[in-house]
Amino acid sequence: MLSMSEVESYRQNGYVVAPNVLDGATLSKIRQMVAEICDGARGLETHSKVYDLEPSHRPDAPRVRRIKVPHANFPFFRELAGYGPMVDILRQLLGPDVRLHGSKINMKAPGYGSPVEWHQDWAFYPHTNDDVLAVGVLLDDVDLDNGAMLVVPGSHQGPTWNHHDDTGHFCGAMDPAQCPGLDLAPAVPLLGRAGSMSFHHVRAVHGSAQNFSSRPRTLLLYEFAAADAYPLMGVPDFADFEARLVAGRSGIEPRIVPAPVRMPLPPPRFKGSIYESQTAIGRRYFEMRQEPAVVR
Ligand SMILES: O=C(O)CCC(=O)C(=O)O
Repeated sequence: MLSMSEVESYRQNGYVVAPNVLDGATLSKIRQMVAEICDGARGLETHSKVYDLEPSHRPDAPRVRRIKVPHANFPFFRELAGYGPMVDILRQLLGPDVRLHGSKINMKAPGYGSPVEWHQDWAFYPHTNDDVLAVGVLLDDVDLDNGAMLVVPGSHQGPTWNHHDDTGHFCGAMDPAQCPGLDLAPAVPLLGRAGSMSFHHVRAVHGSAQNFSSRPRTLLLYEFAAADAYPLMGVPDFADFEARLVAGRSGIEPRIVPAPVRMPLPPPRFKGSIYESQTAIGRRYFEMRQEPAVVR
């Protein structure tokens, strides 16, 4: 559980890191699952329903950038979304009724793991209220060099910035040069030992650099919402929506709290993942070095 001052800090700054939430056996099991899933990318020519691949991926030298929606593709990760100590913290931050919205595993392998440009998750999935957050389950130790997620404190109380490209399509990335008043200098890296969890508010401005270190940075991300926050883009499968409740009760009366919203429409020109959609941004903030694939 978080202390009262940690909860208060989350409300003020839009993020908090809780150390050592995962027990050792669960951490080992998740790592094993991730390794097994990544093995399945050998032989793949291109992205799939499960895998988003690094630009330097080759079928004989697989490089996975992201495992997509693990909770939907692997029952293990659906069950893990109900991990008791994590849900206890979610109830402190979101209230008694909590629903899983989405999930992903961002790999950031040593030496080439791709950056994620500055963005707000809210730009991707606005809801009827903003009691929505993402949990970063640290599967490796995260330090200043291996591509820590950076969050701008207090930015969750500011504007919803433009995440559209020059053609007017949603691209899931902000151009900080076009965000008057946004100061990235105070951005805080969310650091911790493997097994820790970060919690960042859905409107918090965040991003992360390429992993130039020799150490991996594997991050399992779960997105959660108060159960009375309904996605403004709709609920395509109500039975699935109901089944994603991880605490408390569900209902069909959304709580509506005004917050600045820009719809993620028209859809991105490059689809499949944030890495793909962000390629449409004219100017990259984070340096991206292309490393040739290594045959193993
Ligand atoms: O992996 C990261 O560092 C950033 C992840 C993120 O913000 C995202 O995938 O939406």
